[in-house]
Amino acid sequence: MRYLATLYSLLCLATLAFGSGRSIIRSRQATVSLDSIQSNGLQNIVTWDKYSFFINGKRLMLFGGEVHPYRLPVASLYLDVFQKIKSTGMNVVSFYVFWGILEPKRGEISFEGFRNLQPFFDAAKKAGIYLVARPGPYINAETTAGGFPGWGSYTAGLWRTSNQSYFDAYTGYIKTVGQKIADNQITKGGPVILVQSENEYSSWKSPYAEDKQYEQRLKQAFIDVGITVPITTNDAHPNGHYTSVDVWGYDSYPNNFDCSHPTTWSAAAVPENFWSAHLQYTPNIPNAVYEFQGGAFDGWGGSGYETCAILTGSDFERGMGLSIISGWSFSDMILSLLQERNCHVYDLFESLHGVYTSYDYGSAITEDRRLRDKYYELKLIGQFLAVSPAYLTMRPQNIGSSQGKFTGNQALKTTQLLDVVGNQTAFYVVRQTDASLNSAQKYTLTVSTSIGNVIIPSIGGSLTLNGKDSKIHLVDYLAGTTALVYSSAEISTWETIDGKDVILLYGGTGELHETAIKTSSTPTVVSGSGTIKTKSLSGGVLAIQYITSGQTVVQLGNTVLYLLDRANAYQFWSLQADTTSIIVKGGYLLRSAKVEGGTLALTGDLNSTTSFEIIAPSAASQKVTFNGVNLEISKTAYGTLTAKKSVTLPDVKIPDLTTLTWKKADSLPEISTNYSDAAWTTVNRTSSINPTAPTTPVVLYAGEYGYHTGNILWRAHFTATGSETAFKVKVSGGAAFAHSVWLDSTFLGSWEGDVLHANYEGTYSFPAGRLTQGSAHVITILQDHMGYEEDGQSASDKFKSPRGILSYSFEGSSGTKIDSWKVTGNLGGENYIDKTRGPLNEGGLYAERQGWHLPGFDDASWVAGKPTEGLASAGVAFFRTSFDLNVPVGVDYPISIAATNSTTNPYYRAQFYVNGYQFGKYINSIGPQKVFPVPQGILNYQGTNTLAISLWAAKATGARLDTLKLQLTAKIESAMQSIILQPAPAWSQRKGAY
Ligand code: IPT
Repeated sequence: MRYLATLYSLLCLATLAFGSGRSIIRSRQATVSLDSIQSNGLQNIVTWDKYSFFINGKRLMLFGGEVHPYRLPVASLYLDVFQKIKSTGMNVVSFYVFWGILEPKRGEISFEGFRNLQPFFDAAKKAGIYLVARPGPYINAETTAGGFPGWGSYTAGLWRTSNQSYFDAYTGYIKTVGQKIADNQITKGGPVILVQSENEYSSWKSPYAEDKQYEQRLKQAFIDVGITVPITTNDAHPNGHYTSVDVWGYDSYPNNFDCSHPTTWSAAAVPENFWSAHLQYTPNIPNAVYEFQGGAFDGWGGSGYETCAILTGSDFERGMGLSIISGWSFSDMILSLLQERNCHVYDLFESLHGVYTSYDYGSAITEDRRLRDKYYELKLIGQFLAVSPAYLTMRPQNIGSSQGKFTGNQALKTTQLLDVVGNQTAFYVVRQTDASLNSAQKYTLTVSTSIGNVIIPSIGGSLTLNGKDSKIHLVDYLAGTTALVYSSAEISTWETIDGKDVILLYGGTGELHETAIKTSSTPTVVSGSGTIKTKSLSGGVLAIQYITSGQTVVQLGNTVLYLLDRANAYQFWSLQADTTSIIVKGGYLLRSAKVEGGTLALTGDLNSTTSFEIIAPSAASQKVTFNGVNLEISKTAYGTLTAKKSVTLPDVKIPDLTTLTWKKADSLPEISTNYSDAAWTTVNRTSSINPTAPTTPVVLYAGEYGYHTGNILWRAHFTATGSETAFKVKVSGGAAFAHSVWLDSTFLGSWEGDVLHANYEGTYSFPAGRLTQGSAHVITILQDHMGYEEDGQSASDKFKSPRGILSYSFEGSSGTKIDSWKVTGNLGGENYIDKTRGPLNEGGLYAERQGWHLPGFDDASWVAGKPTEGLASAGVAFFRTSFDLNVPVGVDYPISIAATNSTTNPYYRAQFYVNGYQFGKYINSIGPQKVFPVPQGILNYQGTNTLAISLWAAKATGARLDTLKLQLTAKIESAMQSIILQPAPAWSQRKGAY
């Protein structure tokens, strides 16, 4: 049994909140003087001192990731994500709440459909994960308007300040959402332990500065609604803004967001000033890093999330992650080393960086919930922290003078961390002085230990730091009753099992390492091909030298050492089965362990036939089952269990989309001569509070009329003077947007979009002789709305940057007037129709207004036509088909829609709807996204699915999707809980649809 403060704390919470308790005796956590513990005076469950947080009086390291529920609209998948996070050793998840989708119409807040937060709270609680709520009101998050509602774009007052009009705007939201969060606080048995106020309230447009009244009011608003857990905030950098919250902290993105250069790191990516900033601003609270790069977003035209996964991959997790947890800055709380922010179409709506319709982020867990390699690396860090409570009371000793320290090698920096409260355990964090370098550095480490000064390795040779690696060397580290005087190899985890301390030590493949142990026993290699050298040091200490390669097991007395290279270390899972700690090697993912009457029941996911090694108390593992199936176990020579589990991954038939029956209809009847726009919104505003002052006689900002998303259509009716030669129009839609222009039924041209232009002025020539004097015409403009800008700089009101028409004129005829303008976006605007799928699901295309994207619409009268055949001229076509899936239960087979790039007629964009949910926007000429994951639960894996596609061809030659298919991205036998279909209301006649 292992005795550790972190786990103890978590389970102590379990007693209180989750109803299942256990008693653990903690062996080596120094006592804290209770009068140094601080609280906000509103509760005493979540408290803190200058070293760390406490939960129920127990110290704990909060280490976690970020998940955005609104990006994964399948409530029954939350548990899967939380369990995957939990298995890394992490214990906390932070999450944003997106105001804009909850209150799309001012005063009408809805938690319908996927917007319901309760399943998210419940799943976290079930998985034993704490939550940090981040309700904004501003969240950034690469989300349209940074999370602000669309109606904010026409609401007066400077937002993100103490302006009364802004205060009036957010008060209702904070009250309603704050109440939901308050109900799920740990004080009420829920998982929420912290609430973040605002987000990166850290820079202001001149002449404005930090608005303390806003800060104070917002904090008070949370308290007034019943938030009693500590309130936090995340300064964008450790610059001391909004320190009046309970536990201030900051963010860090050391590798930035240029995924197209994934191996380029800056020389000093994490500045060494973080710790000193902490001491300067908030020396008496834990040093908290609330966002630490778990990945990177990628914009339209970007290099794709696989490159972001390299930029922030295993090297980054080690080189930067270990540094931040232990060296350059040192932190007692870290969130976001993992950012599992699943995508949904709602990711469309960011434009500052123009993020496309995925928020995979190159994170440890992919958008479709697969585990990347970096997940396993993260697990090494998470598991290590979970068994190393000494970390919590450590202090860095030599910030600012780390170069050449302890190694004598100027190419290396080493920070010494000392446990200043406990048993003087020390960590020495070694990394490249110049983080951009990849060189291999040889060194020895000279450190002071309980047996005096030693030079590691003691037996001869030298240590190596390879490339962008970083290492934590340990001194005087206690694992159960085994005293490690030092170890150059790192610990991934340890447990005391049946009286034996099982310690997992790892290093890079082929690296030389040395571990020194207080022992009177002689070590023997009991398994594996590795060899060891030993040397007796003073004080009854034995140094053991070895090369980390494969897996070698060494036994000495009551200590068992697993000497592992990294690939082997990745395979180990540390699991808690009620009162028993166990370690299991093998499996794509292990989720849980339970002991009942001598049977150890493991659950997890496998992607191939797997050999397990199980290290568990023998009384608790007389029999072992995996996902309910009995395993045939054998005993190794040194007492652990092995078992093989074969996996059969059933074949499933994925429908070939090109051979299905597809129906096609025109989705641009607006350009036909007999079309009436009488039901459209009349454009009649003549003034606007918008910081971008309108230059046109009537305001042509779609937002003013309640249209904040998707495709927007404009109609301009005019009477010709006869001398007009062209229509010049400047349209704003956000980066990568497009627009197309028609005169009556005649296509005039398009701006096809690129990554640079958030707005574009085009000149569209009229066909000669068409505009005779006195003739009546209509210009139709189709544009897309890529989302509002974020509002990163406070008091800039940048999120109000309009989407719509900024200016227009008639070439050749300055006197031509538009008699009337009409506009439409999604049917109903802010009175959006589909309360289940939410306000951002549909835009203003005719097909969307009619609900053609919904299941159950009768397309029998439509002609046959496939998206791979497309349309022959500029315009918008809409396609529908349906297909059956029959995926057996017990597996996790993620499915994506995939397209391939077409170069013949490249200028088109398509939107994909699955069972009515919009799941992606494909911009063929810009990319890079071609694969669009659709989660199970939106897709019906045991039934019929409706797929609908809009195709907007921006050139007269038309367009078609070159290929279109459904593909499996993984085949995994899975113990994830069964998936409940999200409600997918069927089509019904839409009243007043035009
Ligand atoms: C920081 C934001 O707080 C967060 O919402 C998200 O936008 C993140 O960045 C990037 O993914 S802002 C920081 C990069 C300046």
